[in-house]
Amino acid sequence: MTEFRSAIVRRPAPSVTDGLTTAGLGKPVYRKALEQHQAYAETLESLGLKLRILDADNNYPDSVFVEDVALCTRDFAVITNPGAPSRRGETAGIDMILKEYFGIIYRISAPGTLEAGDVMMAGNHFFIGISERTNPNGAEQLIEILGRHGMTGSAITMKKMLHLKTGVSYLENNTVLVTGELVHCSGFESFSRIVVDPHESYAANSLWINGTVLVPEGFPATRAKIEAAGYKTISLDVSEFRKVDGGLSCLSLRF
Ligand code: CIR
Repeated sequence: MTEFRSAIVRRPAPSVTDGLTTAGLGKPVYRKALEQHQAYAETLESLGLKLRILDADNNYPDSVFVEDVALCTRDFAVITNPGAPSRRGETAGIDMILKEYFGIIYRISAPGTLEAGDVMMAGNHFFIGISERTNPNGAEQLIEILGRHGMTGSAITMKKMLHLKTGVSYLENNTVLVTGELVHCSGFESFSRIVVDPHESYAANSLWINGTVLVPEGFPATRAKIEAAGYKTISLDVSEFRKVDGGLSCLSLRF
């Protein structure tokens, strides 16, 4: 089973209020976003992760969603090429940070695009969502890199969701938490599935950390289902990040 030892987060910048969004929930309140981020960081630490906190970058409203700019695996890291033009510059400087943790670092390059919110690690296999942010060429580049290290990847074409992990989370133990268009996805047939009700679909982005599942606050039916499957849970309020289409996984890199 996976064991995470470290995590990297980036503090939200005041410009988070201008983050890309489709949510229609209004603008984040910066002070609340900072508080929620602090609670998130403390929770990761309480679960045993050694935390690296990067300074806020006001030039990039979405830079708090650090998950998207890199994929961290057991053996190497991959710096992505975000599909959202306003997010491309977020990768600058990430290689210097990742070099402190990884001996091997790859890059996804144009014409390929990839955001790691579209990548779900399940052991040695990586599911890659083809979305508005990640294109087939980006997925092919990642699959080729994985193959060099004895790992595999497969692409899943998405129609409605922002990122693959908007709609599915791997909870280890051969189990996925899944909603919407991904419930009947053939790629997940061999997994036990915990299906998230459509009215709680936001909670499909929950986060397994070393046996505990972080669940967004306000989705009791999903939390109960996860607990019924035998997991400990912690609920965290991430309302301000939801307003800019982000969730629990988007806020960190874990490895
Ligand atoms: C974006 O649209 O790129 C951000 N507002 C939200 C990114 C969420 N990240 C993720 O799902 N991994």
